[in-house]
Amino acid sequence: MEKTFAMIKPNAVQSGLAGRIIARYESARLSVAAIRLKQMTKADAEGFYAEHIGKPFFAELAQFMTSGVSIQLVLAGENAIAKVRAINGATNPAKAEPGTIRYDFATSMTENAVHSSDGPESAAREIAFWFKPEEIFEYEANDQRAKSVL
Ligand code: FUP
Repeated sequence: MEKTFAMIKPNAVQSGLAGRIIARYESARLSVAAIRLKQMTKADAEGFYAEHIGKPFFAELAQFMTSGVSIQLVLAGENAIAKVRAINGATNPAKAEPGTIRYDFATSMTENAVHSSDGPESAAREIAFWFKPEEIFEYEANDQRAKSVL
C-alpha cells in the first residue's frame, strides 16, 4: 500500500477540525498508519521546509507552523499520495475546489489547514523526518466500516 505524509496545521487543530479532517481521509479508504501531536520547533520548521528557506514567505510560514500544535500523520492506501492531495485541494484556498479541505477550512495561503507530500520522494523523506519505522503500522482497512461513516 502506498504511504504519504500529511499534517493538520495549527489553525485547523485549534479550530477543532482535526477529527473532521481525519474522517475525510478515512472515508476515502485511507488508513492512519502513524499519528502524533506536536508543537513544531524552529529547527523542525527549518528541517521540514528546508526547500523553502530563503523564500519570501518562509519567515511567516515558520512563525505560523511553530505557533501551536499540529498533527503529523502517515496515511496508507491505494494511490495515497494523489488521493490526499486531491482531498486537500489547491495550496491557495482561493483556488481550491468546493468539497476540498482547503476550500472549507483554509483561511490563507499560509494558514491553509493541511499539508501533504507532493510525490513519492517527498513522501519518503517527510515520513522518515517525523516517524521511526516502528511507529508506522500496516493493517488492512475494513471497507464495511469505512462505508458506514460516509
Ligand atoms: P503544498 O505542497 O500545497 O503544501 O504547497 P507548497 O509546497 O507550494 O508550499 C509550502 C508551504 O508554504 C505551504 F504550507 C504554503 C506555504 N506558502 C506560503 O505560506 N506562501 C506562499 O506564497 C507559498 C507557500
